[in-house]
Amino acid sequence: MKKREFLKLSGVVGVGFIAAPFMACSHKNLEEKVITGSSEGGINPSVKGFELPPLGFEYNALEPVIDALTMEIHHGKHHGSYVNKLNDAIKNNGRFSGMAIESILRSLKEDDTAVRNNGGGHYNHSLFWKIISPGGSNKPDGKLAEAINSSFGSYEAFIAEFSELAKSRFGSGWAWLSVDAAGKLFASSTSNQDNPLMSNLVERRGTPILGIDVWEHAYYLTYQNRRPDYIKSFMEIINWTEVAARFSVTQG
Ligand code: MN3
Repeated sequence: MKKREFLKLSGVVGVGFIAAPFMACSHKNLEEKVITGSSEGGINPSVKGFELPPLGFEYNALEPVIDALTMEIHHGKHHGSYVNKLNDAIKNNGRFSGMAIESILRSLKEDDTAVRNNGGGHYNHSLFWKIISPGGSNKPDGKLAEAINSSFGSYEAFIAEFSELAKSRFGSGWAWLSVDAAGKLFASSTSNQDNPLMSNLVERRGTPILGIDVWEHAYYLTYQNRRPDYIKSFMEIINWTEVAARFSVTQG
């Protein structure tokens, strides 16, 4: 699949966005409405900030793996709140004006707390809704399967490593499958709403193509304290077609 088709299909914010921001910004299907223009250090009020992307399926579509109420609160309230707070934070910091979310995350510094938490929250959840799918998971194949075998030994070994990272993340955070600067896959985990795009803030840097949210709000209503059960079930709803499309974009 070509980059342009991929972006059109999934309405995503992949690395293509960085490589060709003008193409991406002008595309009306993109979920990220980039804030452009500023006056007196603020945001042009006629230009929209970032928006909550639609879920793309019904709240109950992922049952029994993720229950409808969890999805409703997670998407509408949690993600919605990250978007609102991100827009507020950007209004207060002209440095980020007109930037795509990936560029914002790559440029973050230690003391950009509000943009780090809410920009990370917006990006991470926008990715998350895309890489889970009703009707369950297929398995990776083609180039992505080859890359997984090359980096982890096998699909099973990848699942084991990814699951362990998700289980052992203390407190709130995410586990990731990402592509590094050399185009190779690696797994990592980050705390809170950090992610591997935050070059100045995380140990392992890259472009995430799959992530699991292990904040309690993602699973508590169904699984309570049983995070390992949630992680195991999550593997059944990964949209590997979407993950493969994102991987493909990173391979030039
Ligand atoms: Mn969450």
